[in-house]
Amino acid sequence: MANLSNDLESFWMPFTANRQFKQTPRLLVSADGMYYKSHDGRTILDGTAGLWCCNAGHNRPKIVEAIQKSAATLDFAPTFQMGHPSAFTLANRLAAIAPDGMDHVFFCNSGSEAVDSALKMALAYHRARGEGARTRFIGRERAYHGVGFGGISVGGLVSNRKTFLQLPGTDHLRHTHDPARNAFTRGQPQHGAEFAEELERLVALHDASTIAAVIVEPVAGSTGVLVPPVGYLEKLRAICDRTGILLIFDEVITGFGRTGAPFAAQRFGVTPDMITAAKGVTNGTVPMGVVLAKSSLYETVTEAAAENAIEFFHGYTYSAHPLACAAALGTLDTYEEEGLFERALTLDAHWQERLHALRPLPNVIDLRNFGLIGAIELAPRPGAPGTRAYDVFTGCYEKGLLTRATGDTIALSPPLIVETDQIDQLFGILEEVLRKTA
Ligand code: PXG
Ligand code: PLP
Repeated sequence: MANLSNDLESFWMPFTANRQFKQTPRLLVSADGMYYKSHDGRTILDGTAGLWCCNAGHNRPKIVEAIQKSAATLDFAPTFQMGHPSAFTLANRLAAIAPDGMDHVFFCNSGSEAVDSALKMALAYHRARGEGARTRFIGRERAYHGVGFGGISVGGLVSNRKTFLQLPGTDHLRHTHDPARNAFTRGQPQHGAEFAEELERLVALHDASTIAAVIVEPVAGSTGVLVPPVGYLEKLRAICDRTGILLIFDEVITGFGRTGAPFAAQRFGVTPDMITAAKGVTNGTVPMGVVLAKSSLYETVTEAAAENAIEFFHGYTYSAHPLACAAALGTLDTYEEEGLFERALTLDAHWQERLHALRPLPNVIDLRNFGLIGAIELAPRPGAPGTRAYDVFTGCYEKGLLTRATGDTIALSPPLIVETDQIDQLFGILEEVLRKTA
């Protein structure tokens, strides 16, 4: 262990095995391009874009400069009954890359806040239309929608559901993972569009007049990379159209180029009523979340209120914080100048080839990919679920590669600036570690 002058005890770490970590800490001290430097001086290839957020890689000059300049010009400005120019510029820039018709933007500080904001918008919209009885939300098993009470209620993680109180009136679709039919699929699985018909069943059970919105991740990320079957998202859209239920895509992970388009909605050709995003909007540099909403939704809520009244009773002190807006503008410039929204498409064939070449390795029971996302699912050790993937994660870190373990799946999502030789380096390390991990 290298010298750590700091005591590690006080930091109650998020989503971390605190006691285990503090025995064998892993600290990152700097980052540039595709690489981190660790506290013990090693160079670590970033296979996860931080936590799925640094899509343009690290320490990008335009973003650094924008943040520095903004901090020295306007440290803070309220956006409740006030404004500042870059908030409006950024909203326009985001509307310009969003799917057609989604040209209103609400700002918050994280994906969790974006999800709670979108759920509240759905309630406000239906109430404004005189359908205030539509209060129910439909989520999906194995969904992750952040950690607010709204997000954990529509989310589908057992650990959240057993420990924490849930919002009343939520229900869930089944997840789309079907390894018996779809294992080792390249890209979108062929089987499973019919899982969307579960929404019909829930509409029949609860009646559409009680349901405000359905929220899904177009590609589920955190719970092990679940790619939507061909036709599935289209079916959800059709049922929502018929029943007046709003469709929300949670694109906190899939937004900003991860799937080869600005948003997965565009890649899949399905337009929801709202998109939640975060992470990549500022390349991970300054916290920011956003909700993109269809104009019709904004207009309905806005026009229902009395003249001069606040129309949507919601906002955060740091909504559209100047530093975050500056970071986001520098980020969008970088994505656009370097063609990063399309880059996943160029790399797709090589990425897919290298990932699926892992198939013969020990304990590999499924491989999944879409855009610049990959997942390696390992057979769990009997009686010790999650430990095999965790050992692969630590083994890779020792060899100079950052991955992410979720259950017994290793998830991969490198910055979109990754070069093919770095993809080879990434899979070279993984192959070596997978061979050695019993
Ligand atoms: N929705 C989705 C789809 C997410 O992936 C959130 C909401 C919440 O965002 P915030 O910014 O509140 O964390 C997320 C976040 C992982 C991992 O390793 C994934 C997330 C966060 C941390 C780790 O898979 N996703
Ligand atoms: N708690 C208290 C006591 C507050 O005054 C505020 C905001 O003014 C909040 C919570 C919410 O904080 P934020 O707007 O940063 O979400």
